[in-house]
Amino acid sequence: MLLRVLALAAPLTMIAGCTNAVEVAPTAASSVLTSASSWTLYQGSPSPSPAGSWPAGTVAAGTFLPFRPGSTAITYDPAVVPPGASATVSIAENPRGMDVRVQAAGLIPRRAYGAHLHTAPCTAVPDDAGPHYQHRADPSKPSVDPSYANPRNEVWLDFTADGYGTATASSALGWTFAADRPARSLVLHAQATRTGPGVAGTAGPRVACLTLPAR
Ligand SMILES: [Cu+2]
Repeated sequence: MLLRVLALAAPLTMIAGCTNAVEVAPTAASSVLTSASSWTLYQGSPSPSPAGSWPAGTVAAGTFLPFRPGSTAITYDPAVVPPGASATVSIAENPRGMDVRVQAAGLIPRRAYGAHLHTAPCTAVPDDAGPHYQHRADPSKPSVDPSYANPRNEVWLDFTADGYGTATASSALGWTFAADRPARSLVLHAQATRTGPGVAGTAGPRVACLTLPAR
């Protein structure tokens, strides 16, 4: 499984539809390969971290299905995220900050999706996942100011599914989550994320949600 993850992770992935594209530098990719043992896949609920922080490679993995009580991976729009589609989120802290990665499958081939980490867990109501996680919190809400709503201050993981409906995206960030307010969900949106003043960070309707574990 680990080898397959690394094989998927190997291509440098540029976030689609975003002028402030985040690209994993070759050095980051090679450091992932050299620290391969720190990347661990969890299926279902990850183990709690005794250290009170994300373990290396902490993952939420889920299969998107229509909401039912106890759901951790929900599709809100089955035409955009078909039931049975899946996503995995990996968060690997490093001396510079963290690398966040998403892998997805079962999506609409060649379709663009917006994707971000949000502040609250998923529920039956898409907006319950809250706003985007921000390292520096925008005093204005909703945050559509590009100086706050950008892929260096938020975790943007936009992707375009390939011909098989699979995708990988990653973001290298120079910070980690605040101890008392970790990101709690991956939200997939119907459109690529916009970057202009007044619309920065918006990406259309929320079409699916994967709850991330609390620390
Ligand atoms: Cu979002």
